[in-house]
Amino acid sequence: MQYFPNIPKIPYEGKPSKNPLAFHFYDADALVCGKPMREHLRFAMSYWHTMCAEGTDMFGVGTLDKTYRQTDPMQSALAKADAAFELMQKLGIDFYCFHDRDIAPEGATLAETNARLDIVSDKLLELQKATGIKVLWGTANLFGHPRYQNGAASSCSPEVFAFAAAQVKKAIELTVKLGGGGFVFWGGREGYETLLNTNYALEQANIARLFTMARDYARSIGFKGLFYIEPKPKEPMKHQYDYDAATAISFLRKHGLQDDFRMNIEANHATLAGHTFQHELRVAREEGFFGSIDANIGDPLLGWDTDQFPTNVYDAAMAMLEVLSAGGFTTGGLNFDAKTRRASNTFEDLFQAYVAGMDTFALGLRMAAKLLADGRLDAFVTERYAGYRTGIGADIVAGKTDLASLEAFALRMGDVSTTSGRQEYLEHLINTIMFE
Ligand code: XUL
Ligand code: CO
Repeated sequence: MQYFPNIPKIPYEGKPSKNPLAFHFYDADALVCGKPMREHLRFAMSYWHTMCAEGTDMFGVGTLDKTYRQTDPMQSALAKADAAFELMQKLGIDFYCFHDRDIAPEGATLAETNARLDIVSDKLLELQKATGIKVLWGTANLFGHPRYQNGAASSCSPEVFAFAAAQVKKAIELTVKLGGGGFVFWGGREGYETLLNTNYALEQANIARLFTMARDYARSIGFKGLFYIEPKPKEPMKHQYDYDAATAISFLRKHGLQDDFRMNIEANHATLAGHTFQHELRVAREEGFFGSIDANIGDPLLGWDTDQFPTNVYDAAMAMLEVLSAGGFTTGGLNFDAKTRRASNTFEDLFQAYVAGMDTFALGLRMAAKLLADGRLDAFVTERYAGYRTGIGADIVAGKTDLASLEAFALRMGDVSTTSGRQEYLEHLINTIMFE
């Protein structure tokens, strides 16, 4: 049985095509820098937005039914799994990402919930074997249920902490069972609404305790993948502890977690933190924490996480420049943590959104490869810092100077010469390369 009988397998038709449900730029097996596009991009489907989210917002109910013709929640979860694999196969998507609660509904007790997860994950494993589709990463939803109103690891209640730990244990087991390459922690409600009722130090230390227990347990059951922190500065909490990449990296180093954890950078979270997507990727890359990406885009006029499908080619090009400069993904990939707008209320819209997002990143990849091959951008930066390769600059870098020797140099030097940053030249340059 098909869930989307009117949607064919999405073909690659190239630039001249006028078919909206075809790839114009994403040619999965075409080589870019000697590697097939599908291996560069490692596209993943987000189970929650794609298979579960029905378009509810705080003013209205859902606009697209995602019960998959079933009334019983478990039957619906099993049908959803079939529908997910049909969708991924039709789009040519090789990976998916999931929260525990996306794949199976919570039961009356933890034991019942876990038994439900076993049933659905058996089915997912079968579907994976039949199709070759894999898990990019798994995670635990530690924010949806009312018990997590004060956070999970950062909750004021040790009982909630214990429940969260149990949920993480099971979600790691599911990720290992399904062969997932990563496990994500997004600090859903790990933050605060007001400092008036918050023990900041204990909450932070408890988050580190949960991460450490998760790492140790996962390694003990054979998990070989990476953990990812997904920074976000706010929403749902007024302040979230994993504010941005720099904050999360410093937290990981403080708690000795730097060997097992990397960043999962989400575009719309970056912009909420007052950074560009590229900035967050650059920080992660230069600090040795580049891992995975949640691909989406926000609306510059709105101050919340709109999770729109990415269609901005400049952003995608700059992001892919960072990915290529990092040497590409290893266990990570591009997860579309994105949802269609509430009024885009058909499954055709959903397919269209994925085609748009995948084509945008395919263009971004092609453009980033052109920028690197051209070399003028890199050459400009190298030249800009040339002073640090000889003379006093080389001495500074080599640690051979101190304030007194630099003062002596400055006194001898006379006037200081400066150079232009040539930003407008560079902005024009990248346009001439990308759109030639
Ligand atoms: C929320 C968000 C999450 C994480 C996984 O803003 O991005 O969906 O990606 O928990
Ligand atoms: Co995300």
